[in-house]
Amino acid sequence: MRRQEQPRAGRPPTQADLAGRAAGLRAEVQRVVAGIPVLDIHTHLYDPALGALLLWGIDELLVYHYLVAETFRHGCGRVGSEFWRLSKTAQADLVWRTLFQENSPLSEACRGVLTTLHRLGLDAHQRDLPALRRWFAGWKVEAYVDRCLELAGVRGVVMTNSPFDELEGPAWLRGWRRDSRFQAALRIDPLLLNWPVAARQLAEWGYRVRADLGATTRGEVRRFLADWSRRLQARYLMVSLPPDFQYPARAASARLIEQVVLPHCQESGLPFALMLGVRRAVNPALQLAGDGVGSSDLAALANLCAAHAGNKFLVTVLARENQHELCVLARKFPNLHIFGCWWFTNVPVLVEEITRLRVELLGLSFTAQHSDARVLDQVIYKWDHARAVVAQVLADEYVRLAATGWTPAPRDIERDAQQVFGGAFERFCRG
Ligand code: RAT
Ligand code: ZN
Repeated sequence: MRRQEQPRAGRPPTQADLAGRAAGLRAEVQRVVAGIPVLDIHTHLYDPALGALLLWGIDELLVYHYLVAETFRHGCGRVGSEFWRLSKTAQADLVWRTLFQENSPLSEACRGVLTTLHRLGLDAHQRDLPALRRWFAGWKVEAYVDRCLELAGVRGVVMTNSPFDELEGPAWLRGWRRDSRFQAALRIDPLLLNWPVAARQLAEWGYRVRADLGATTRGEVRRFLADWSRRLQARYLMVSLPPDFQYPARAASARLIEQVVLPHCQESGLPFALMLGVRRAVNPALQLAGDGVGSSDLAALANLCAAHAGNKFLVTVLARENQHELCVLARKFPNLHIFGCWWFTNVPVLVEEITRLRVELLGLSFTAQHSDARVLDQVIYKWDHARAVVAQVLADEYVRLAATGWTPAPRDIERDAQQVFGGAFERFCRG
């Protein structure tokens, strides 16, 4: 019998061929990634119709809690609790002086401010904070939203929306004409992490709940979730959990997730997003800047994914130590979609490591980054910096592929980049 014909390899490429191909590929990946419109799947931004809730401008950029934490490192006595008594302008002055004038602004959060100003066409090197303030004062918010999203190449952002928030909750009840670029996510930390207080709140709002989590209460909490998912047109429900979260467990959080949240999510087809590993208020004096990190027991996540195959889980973990195990879990559970390099992992050295790990273990079935922006202008730097690192990782991986003779076409690169910048998330939500 004749041996079957094999596709023939051509002349083996020379070193010069490979180097030329690699340079071409790298340039192509840079070009494609720079132009991909991003869906930013987790932010703390708000629809501009929500007025003062949407933060923007130089002072907000400077008092970002990532920078406040860094400022507190310089002379506790001088900063300390006095900081919180200062006006926002005075806080911004102090951050500017401490981190940008008295020290070189090398941290990721500091560089972020400078990238943002630079991309806006401003010369921060003049160190003229009053002039920067005057420039920002000249903008109307609507036009500025357009400008920031355009510069960042962001086609849509997902907000973090809490019915429990004193300002936001009533606004949703009143309603407004939505800006379709600002999609909603129903955030339920108060419900899951402080059930006794949440129960009183729900009762005040007319839901027939009692602290005991009996059948009527469970039904009523589910009604609450259904009401708010509908009102918000939520893309998903979300919670951030501490490192010691366990599932299954007798704790109210685990029972509510199992008996209320997941049945609601399954019925409505919405994913449940878990952000794992935050230790709240490690240093309460720092307020929002005082949270820390701990390694999570991801057996809890494995148990959730295994016991609720009909549910979809969107997950990011805060601890570097958890990143590898999370990727391995995603290989086991198709109902698990991993996303983003969150908070303390959103530094180039870790974004590179984590993205490489994900590509090498999962291919492209994940979402590379979310901005977590709290201030509108931050989307500019968060995406600028993320694109640079993701492009570098993709380019390296394609170059290695090309050495086997498998050279991706520009449309392959485009399809791949779309996936990790929002496409894979959308497919996961639809699926
Ligand atoms: O990254 C942050 O800004 C944190 O303060 C948290 O908001 C975190 O992203 C969260 O959503 O819990
Ligand atoms: Zn967040």
